[in-house]
Amino acid sequence: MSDAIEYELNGDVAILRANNPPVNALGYAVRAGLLAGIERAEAEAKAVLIVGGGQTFFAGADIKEFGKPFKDPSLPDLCTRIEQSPLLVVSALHGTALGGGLEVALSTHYRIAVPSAKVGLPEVLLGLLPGAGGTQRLPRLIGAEKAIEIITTGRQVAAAEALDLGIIDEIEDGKVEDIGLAYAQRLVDAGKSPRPVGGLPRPAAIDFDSAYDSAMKRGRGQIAPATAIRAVEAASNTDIAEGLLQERDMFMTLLASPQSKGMIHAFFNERAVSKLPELKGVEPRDLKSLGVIGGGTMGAGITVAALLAGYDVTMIERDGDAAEAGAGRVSGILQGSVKRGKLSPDKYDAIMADHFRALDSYDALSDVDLVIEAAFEEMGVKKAIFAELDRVCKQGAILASNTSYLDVNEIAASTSRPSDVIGLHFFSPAHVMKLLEVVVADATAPDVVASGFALGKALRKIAVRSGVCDGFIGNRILKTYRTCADHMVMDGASPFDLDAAMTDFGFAMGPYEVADLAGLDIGWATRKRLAPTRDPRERVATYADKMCEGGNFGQKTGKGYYVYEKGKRGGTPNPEMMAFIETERAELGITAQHFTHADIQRRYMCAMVNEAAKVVDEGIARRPLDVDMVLLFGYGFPRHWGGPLKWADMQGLDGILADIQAYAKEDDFFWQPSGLLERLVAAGKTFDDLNKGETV
Ligand code: T1G
Repeated sequence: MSDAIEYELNGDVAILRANNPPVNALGYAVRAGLLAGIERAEAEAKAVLIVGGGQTFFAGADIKEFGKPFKDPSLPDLCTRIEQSPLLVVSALHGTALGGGLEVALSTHYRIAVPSAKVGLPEVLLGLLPGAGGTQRLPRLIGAEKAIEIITTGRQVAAAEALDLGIIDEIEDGKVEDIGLAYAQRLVDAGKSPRPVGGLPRPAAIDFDSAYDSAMKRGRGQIAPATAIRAVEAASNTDIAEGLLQERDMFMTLLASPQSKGMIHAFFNERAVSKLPELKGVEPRDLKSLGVIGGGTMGAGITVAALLAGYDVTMIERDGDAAEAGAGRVSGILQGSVKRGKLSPDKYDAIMADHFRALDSYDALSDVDLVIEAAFEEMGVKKAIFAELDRVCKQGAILASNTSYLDVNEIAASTSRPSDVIGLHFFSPAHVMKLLEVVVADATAPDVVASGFALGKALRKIAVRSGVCDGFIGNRILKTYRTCADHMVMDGASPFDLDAAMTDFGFAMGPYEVADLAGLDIGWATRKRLAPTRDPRERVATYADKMCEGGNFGQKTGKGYYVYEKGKRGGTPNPEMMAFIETERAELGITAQHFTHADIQRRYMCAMVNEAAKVVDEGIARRPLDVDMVLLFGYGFPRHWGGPLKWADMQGLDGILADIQAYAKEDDFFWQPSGLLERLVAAGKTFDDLNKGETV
């Protein structure tokens, strides 16, 4: 018996207890241990109880084993072996019985759970489908429609709902092993016999084709959810043995797909990105009370995120009216959570009464542990605020700026305590967006950096370390691929082609829909800010300036690249913008050329990858995975590609470099190949090699 599965005979029942922390992943040792346990039990017990030791039942197959040679027993075979055991096999669930974990439970004959348990088949979130019988056994238990809903969303189902659906048989409070053992003994005493789910009738057929089509539409290019529907269809059309074979084929096809590699890359790196080797053993400062400067959209969002995470927050505005308005925004957002049932009215009252205040005097910040400045994006304003914070805040307080672009070193140098200054760049809406760029200035102390990451974790953010440069990681790369889009528009593509091509690629919105949503005035202000220092060789599109000069800033004014009608979702292409574009082409003597969707996607992605490689090469981002997580969680990059640098690896870096070198023949100012990309290609290495610590 392997240590991964502990064996204990208790009366008539053989207990197989998983011991593979932290989540009892079904790696080889666990699978082998279960098989050996079943065989041993069949020689000496009347029933088997499968239960998880530690915090959870099996949370799925061991994802770390994917891509490595499979070792028998395979999970599908093990599940079939458990199901066909002559003994009564019971599973007792706690924590999260997910993926292969639920599939093991479905292969047992009876299932009991503690009230807090959750079950699910989240394989589609890894670009896969349940590959150990989940698509065959779950629909036999709960019907094809409900099974498809659970499998294609990958959502976790609470025990109560699982009982209602018939996924589990009983819920009982108590220690999971105790309730499991009692339940198994009760079934033995009642003379119950094995009850294989696989032996249940096939699920009734549904309209699988339209379910498939709408899954493809919803997937925006993701193939796993739709493929899973074909697997459930097999459960309806064939017997269990054939269904399991078809499921396996589809699983292996998805496992070999780039999408699955992209989503598994995202799974592990959204967890790894906030773990910095240099912060090992560095204790963060104690953070209980926060200050937020500014009650606008960003200030209010940051305040709400902090309040919901249990911090006390003091918001400071320039005067009483502005403070009241800021408080109104905070209350409005929280009331929205109450309406959606995400926050209880009592909790709302407690937060507003005991944990939040909005004032107009900096002196109120004399005792807070950390202040986040979220005021107007202008250096003079920032420096004035930090001078005030330097005057009133206690020694040891952390002074943070939510600036999106400005030089955090310059802000820090304007105080007497630059080592306590850091950038904490949130994304709008700050109480929703997962990304937090932790911008480390030259003088920032290690425990201040550690505190930034601790705050990120407490706010349930994906915190990514960034060095200081114009736009940090995300906005710097955004500026480049947005400029590339503008160049394609100047050369013949329409903004609407760009949006269509990039939504085909998997983005929820194209670059011009995003520009209209964010407000065209932001880009306009940036172009004006950079104009005095701009290199004359840089091609800059001015058609959007003309739209802005007319007071049209996108959605918020009803017109931008698109025209927006009140009460209608989305906009229709704005012919005025096309007129500005054609005028500009004529003025520049440009003959419009045709761009296919593939051309657009390739150039756009090459621009993104090239700038991202420079960001890594300069050490602004420590690892390529940092860039991938920034684009995934802050810029809507399609998760099924894993991020731009994972995508690049899967495309082949030599081809990307060759394309960039070809584009440079048209514009060698914009297309300057990254030195890192050239070195990786020369060494035959990938960005993933750099993630693993290799260098070039
Ligand atoms: N395999 C390997 N490692 C895993 C793992 C897994 N299935 N699940 C978690 N870990 C690691 C994780 O990387 C982290 O490591 C640590 O455990 C704690 O995780 C045939 C093929 C269970 C809800 O998709 O959703 O079964 O960072 O930080 O917040 O059909 O982990 O410490 O080094 O996330 O408490 C299907 C994936 C697999 C579930 C716990 N199962 N896991 O959340 O902790 S595919 C899943 C989760 C499959 C079969 C198919 C969550 C969690 P490290 P954590 P948590």
